[in-house]
Amino acid sequence: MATRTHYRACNLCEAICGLVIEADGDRILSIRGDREDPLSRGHICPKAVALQDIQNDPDRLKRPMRRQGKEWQEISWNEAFDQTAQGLKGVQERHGRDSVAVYAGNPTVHSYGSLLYGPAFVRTLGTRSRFSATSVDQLPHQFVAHQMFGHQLLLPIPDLDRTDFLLILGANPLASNGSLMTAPDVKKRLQAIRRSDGEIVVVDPRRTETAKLANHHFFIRPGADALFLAALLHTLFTEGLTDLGHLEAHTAGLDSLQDWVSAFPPQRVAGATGIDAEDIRQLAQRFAAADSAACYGRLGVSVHEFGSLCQWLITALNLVTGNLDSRGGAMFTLPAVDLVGAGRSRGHYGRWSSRVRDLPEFAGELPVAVLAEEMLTEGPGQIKALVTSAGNPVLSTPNGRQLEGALEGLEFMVSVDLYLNETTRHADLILPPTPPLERDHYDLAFHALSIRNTAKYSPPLFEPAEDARHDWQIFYALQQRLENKVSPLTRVRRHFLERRGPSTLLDHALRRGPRGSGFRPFGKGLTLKRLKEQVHGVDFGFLEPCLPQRLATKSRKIELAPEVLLKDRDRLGDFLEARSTSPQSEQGPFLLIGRRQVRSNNSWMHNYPRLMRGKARCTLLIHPQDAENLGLGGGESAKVTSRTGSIVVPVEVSDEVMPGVVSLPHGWGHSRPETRLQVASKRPGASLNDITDEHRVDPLCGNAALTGVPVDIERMPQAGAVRTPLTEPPRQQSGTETISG
Ligand SMILES: Nc1nc2c(c(=O)[nH]1)N[C@H]1C(S)=C(S)[C@@H](COP(=O)(O)OP(=O)(O)OC[C@H]3O[C@@H](n4cnc5c(=O)[nH]c(N)nc54)[C@H](O)[C@@H]3O)O[C@H]1N2
Ligand SMILES: Nc1nc2c(c(=O)[nH]1)N[C@H]1C(S)=C(S)[C@@H](COP(=O)(O)OP(=O)(O)OC[C@H]3O[C@@H](n4cnc5c(=O)[nH]c(N)nc54)[C@H](O)[C@@H]3O)O[C@H]1N2
Ligand code: SF4
Ligand SMILES: [Mo]
Repeated sequence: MATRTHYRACNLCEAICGLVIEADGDRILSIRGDREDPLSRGHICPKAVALQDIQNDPDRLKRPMRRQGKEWQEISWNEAFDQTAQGLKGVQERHGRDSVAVYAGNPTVHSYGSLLYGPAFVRTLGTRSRFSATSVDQLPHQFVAHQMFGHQLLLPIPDLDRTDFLLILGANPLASNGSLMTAPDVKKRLQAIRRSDGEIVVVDPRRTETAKLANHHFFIRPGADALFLAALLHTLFTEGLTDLGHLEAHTAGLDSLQDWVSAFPPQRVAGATGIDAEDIRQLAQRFAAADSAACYGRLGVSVHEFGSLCQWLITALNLVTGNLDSRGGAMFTLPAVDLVGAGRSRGHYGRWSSRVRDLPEFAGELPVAVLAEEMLTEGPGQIKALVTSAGNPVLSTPNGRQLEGALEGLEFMVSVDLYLNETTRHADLILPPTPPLERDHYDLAFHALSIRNTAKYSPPLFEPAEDARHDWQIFYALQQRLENKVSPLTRVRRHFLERRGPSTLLDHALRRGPRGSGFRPFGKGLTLKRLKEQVHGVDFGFLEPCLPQRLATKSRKIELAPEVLLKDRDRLGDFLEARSTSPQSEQGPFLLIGRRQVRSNNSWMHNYPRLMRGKARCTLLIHPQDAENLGLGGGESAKVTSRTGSIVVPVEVSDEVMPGVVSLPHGWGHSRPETRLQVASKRPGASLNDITDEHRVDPLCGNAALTGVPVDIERMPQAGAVRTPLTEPPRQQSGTETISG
């Protein structure tokens, strides 16, 4: 067969790099970066090549499977759909609608078929027990956008290519390739800021790859960012450095914000943050003086006890210095499929709350930190069945050991997933969808979170394997089996739209979108057909100012001082008090933080040999002084213990982390039995989330506080015996007394 050249976007992370793939029949000859992609300009990372490893992995599931005890048996799709529908219906009949829970994991947002068809399936279930990876990730961003701008997806994105001053908190784009900031080739873009005499400042408890590229790096004690941000704002107000620019007349609550931050002058927070008062003042002055500036805070200030306050204060900092919605500042996208326009959910908050711990819903979801207790606590509304899709919550949500135990007690569980892994091994049925190269792709989510407005459509490279199903087909089939009645209107819509698959829906959305042709026969503008002709993607240019027009608040103003956030001041004050009166002791407790590595992708890409070469990566970074105090040497093993349990991991001594802080990557822990991950299970590592704590949350929105976990560290006897990290059960029963099972 002749060699083919195929263009697509990589869907593995948020950078959506353009790829050029040469293939011969069903064999891939090469995967390279597409230099003509207007966004990624040729950049790729080592994971791009793993697309073919996913395709060819002998462990990847291709047929539905049913579990009988410890054995798995392949069954037909029809049997699988019937049995799934039966299982879910049965549980709902016995225990009510909310007894079936749904968890959608991260790759959901990287698959437009899932995004377009998953919600209808979930609506058909009619359950309020809805969970996703959002609440171990970006929930505070959405919550704050909803509070301030009236829409959960009006998210400010740093105008990276035009900024003069970039202040980064709790993000390491050099390893993560950027998040809520689709910016492929971020390294070159950051270098360009420096070359044009711009300034980059990184605030992070670890001197990260990104920090090494910055002009300045400040170590901050984990969890103290809201204090630091409040002190920056304090300086701006007291020194008269605020100027809201074009948004002055469209902002409400400036005085309340000023009053709020008055409690946190730099000299008061210096001890708790670990950053000098004078440094804080100077940083505020330089930020205000820059021609343009953007403050950007990501996971490290989001999976955080004060995640909501952090995202609020970051946006406030951008706004009061005239940098919100302004060139070189933090701006809003206008993608070809607009997620913010008419008909999309703006989000809602606190309409109901979780049964056991009373944490609020946001946009119809409950925080995943309550998932296990909702399964374990008896009473009306108890969760008895679970559907997971594209998620591995046993490794990715806090206190994974507790969740694992809870899954064992379920009456029914089904997983839509490519693998038999740490989570899906608990399912009764696994429904595996097609892998990325067998389906088409359009990035609904990440075009909307990008530093440039672009659009790109990727056709499938390969025909789906025989008898394979796409994610959307799985959801569609299940939805139809679960439905009782279908309205005539739905029947018509289905006939013309839904049953044809996501590309028909995409064409409609593009036509209706801000750059679309509409439905006129000779309309100019975008259609799917025209987009397909542009194999490298279409460039619509830099982000553009769009406020106040796009504001969705009732007042039509930016709400700079939302009540729920103002009310959280006392909690921050108490934290400041506690930090100021009990400074870090030399023996701990240490504060545990996470770490991303280029060749990992959360929990699921450790089964590809070429990404696993080299030395073991699941290591605990510890400062040389702390290591010495504990008598720990590099390569030795340490036992790390939190409220929820212990893990044993090899140690790497490094002054990259600040004293009192230790760092461990998440997504490892592949030594669980009865998975089908031949490569990953040979070098399993330990799961960070065995020792994160489901009780540590940001109470405003319920996001898990995965960073800054207090832990004790103990040297393990050096018998050379502890080669592979092992995990131990909790030293005490976690949770409340109501927990059974
Ligand atoms: N290679 C790779 N890329 C990925 C992923 C992956 O697993 N691997 N995951 C993808 C996903 S799902 C996401 S959401 C993004 C995340 O992308 P990023 O937000 O860039 O994530 P991290 O690299 O975890 O960066 C978080 C940083 O916060 C720091 N930190 C921890 N605690 C604190 C604190 O209290 N204060 C401050 N100021 N900093 C703190 C950590 O040291 C770390 O450097 O990455 C995506 N890209
Ligand atoms: N301690 C700690 N915990 C964290 C984080 C951290 O920094 N520290 N990061 C958090 C973040 S940002 C995130 S986003 C979450 C991620 O949490 P999850 O989404 O729960 O976990 P993943 O590891 O991304 O698991 C993805 C699953 O999807 C499957 N999969 C891959 N592609 C597809 C597909 O196309 N279709 C289907 N149906 N399945 C697919 C994989 O086999 C895997 O089982 O983890 C969070 N957990
Ligand atoms: S940076 Fe992300 S999108 Fe780009 S090649 Fe790597 S995994 Fe794919
Ligand atoms: Mo994430």
